[in-house]
Amino acid sequence: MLKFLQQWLPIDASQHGAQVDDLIVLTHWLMAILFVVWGGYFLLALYRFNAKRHPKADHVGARTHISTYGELGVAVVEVILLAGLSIPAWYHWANLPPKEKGPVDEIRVVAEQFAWNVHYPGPDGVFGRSDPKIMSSTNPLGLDPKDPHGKDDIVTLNQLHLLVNRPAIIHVSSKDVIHSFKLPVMRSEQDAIPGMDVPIHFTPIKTNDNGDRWEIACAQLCGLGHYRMRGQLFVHGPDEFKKWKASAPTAFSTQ
Ligand SMILES: [Cu+2]
Repeated sequence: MLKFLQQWLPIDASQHGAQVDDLIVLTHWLMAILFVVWGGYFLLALYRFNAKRHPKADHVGARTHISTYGELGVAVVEVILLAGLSIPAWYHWANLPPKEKGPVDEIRVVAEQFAWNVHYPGPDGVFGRSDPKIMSSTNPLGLDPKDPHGKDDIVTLNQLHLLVNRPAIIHVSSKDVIHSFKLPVMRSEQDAIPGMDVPIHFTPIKTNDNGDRWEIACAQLCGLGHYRMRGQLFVHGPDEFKKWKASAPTAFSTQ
């Protein structure tokens, strides 16, 4: 019964996704119950208290406390949803996975009208220096060609490749206006704000090496081309990931 609503959600390929789905599903059930009960009460009031039956207004009003108990019951359920589900999920979301505990993928996603630039630090694990002054169509991230850390960096457009079962930290930022980086199958979303670097994290637990299309969407109306600001998320198994890494373009390979 609880899972009934889940059929309309996109597939969940992340470790924390079940928590988000539980919250969505339970909130919808609560709203559905309230809709039926309040709607029923509205119809009852129309019938029971119409002007024909009560030509004179009663200034005393309700004499029972049923509505007070009803309101209290709704408040208790809402507190359970907030304290039992939302706050623990938020607590986990607000803490980045510690790197000492094992390998973590750290990636930058820089939004622009109307595309996603994805920046990997490469084998040395250090992002090359970037400078807005040298941004161009061939160097959309403004990577400094003189910085040795940047030489091995991987830069892709609208394609995010991740390894399954490894936590990913994504630093979300923007070059122009506010966008929103949304991965529906990862149950993750973060506004991309110019001048800010906001790290989010999640762990993919399913791959789409079978060819399924997983979307990166822009979830903020960001201009005329907003509708086509889409990318693709690839979660690979270890072999496929190695294959992709070997063939991935480095920042300056095309120059
Ligand atoms: Cu956008």
